[in-house]
Amino acid sequence: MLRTRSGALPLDRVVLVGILNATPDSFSDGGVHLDPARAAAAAAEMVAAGARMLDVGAESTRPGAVPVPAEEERRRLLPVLRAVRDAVGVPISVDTTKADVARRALEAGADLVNDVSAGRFDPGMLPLCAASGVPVVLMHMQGTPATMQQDPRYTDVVTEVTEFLAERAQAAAEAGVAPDAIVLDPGIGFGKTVEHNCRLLRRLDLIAALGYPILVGVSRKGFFGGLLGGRGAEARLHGTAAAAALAVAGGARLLRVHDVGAMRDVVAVAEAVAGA
Ligand code: HH2
Repeated sequence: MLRTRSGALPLDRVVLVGILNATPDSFSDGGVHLDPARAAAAAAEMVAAGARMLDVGAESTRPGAVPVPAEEERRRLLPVLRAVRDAVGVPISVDTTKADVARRALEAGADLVNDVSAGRFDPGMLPLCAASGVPVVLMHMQGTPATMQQDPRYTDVVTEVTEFLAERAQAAAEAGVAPDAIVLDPGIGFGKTVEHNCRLLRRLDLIAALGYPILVGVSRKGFFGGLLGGRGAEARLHGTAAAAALAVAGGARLLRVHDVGAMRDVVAVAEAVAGA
């Protein structure tokens, strides 16, 4: 169970987290949700389709993306976040690595922080989450978005990611974040080859064994392109479905997705089989 200001999120069933990027350049929905009214309508549709949480971000972290200054991130994010907050009642996470942006987002109605740097890029992030009493998603990434896909290397990707996440959970706890407010994420596609992503999905059980809820984001990601002959983001739905089902089988409790309606079916079947 994750406790948020917009209510509790029981994790006995997998939580579908709908993605809303208030960015001009996200790899799959860039430009679509920059407009607050359109973002609010998309948010309501995702909730109607089965999303029990939404993730709103304003800085693309796709491979090669350059960082966005905090002021620009706030300028894109806050109007969209306020409109989405007015449109839906489900918990909303803010996808940012900057404490100042997170603080403003929490004031504007966000309920959780989703930090793809796991609190490493801004020393103020974990203390902010602790002081605000909000849950935080801590994700693994090798390098930074600008360079992470140039030559990712691991001796043993599963062990290294698991040890990293254990260390970051400890750092969050030391900063004062409640243990039941910590969510871990292997960071599919963040400084990883196709093989690294597959290994992590295959052995998600080892990360889940750390005892924290696991969030997985595979939706439309580049490694499906790699596995499916260079397929573009718009043609990765079935690849996403396969990986989402296997993530559920491996113990993922939250799935960050663009295609909520389709993934609702995938999750319903995957959960039934995994629990049989
Ligand atoms: N993936 C993306 C962004 N944020 N957060 C978590 N916790 N886990 C993920 O796997 C994850 C994430 C990248 O996807 P997207 O938001 O669709 O694209 P972009 O970064 O280009 O905005």
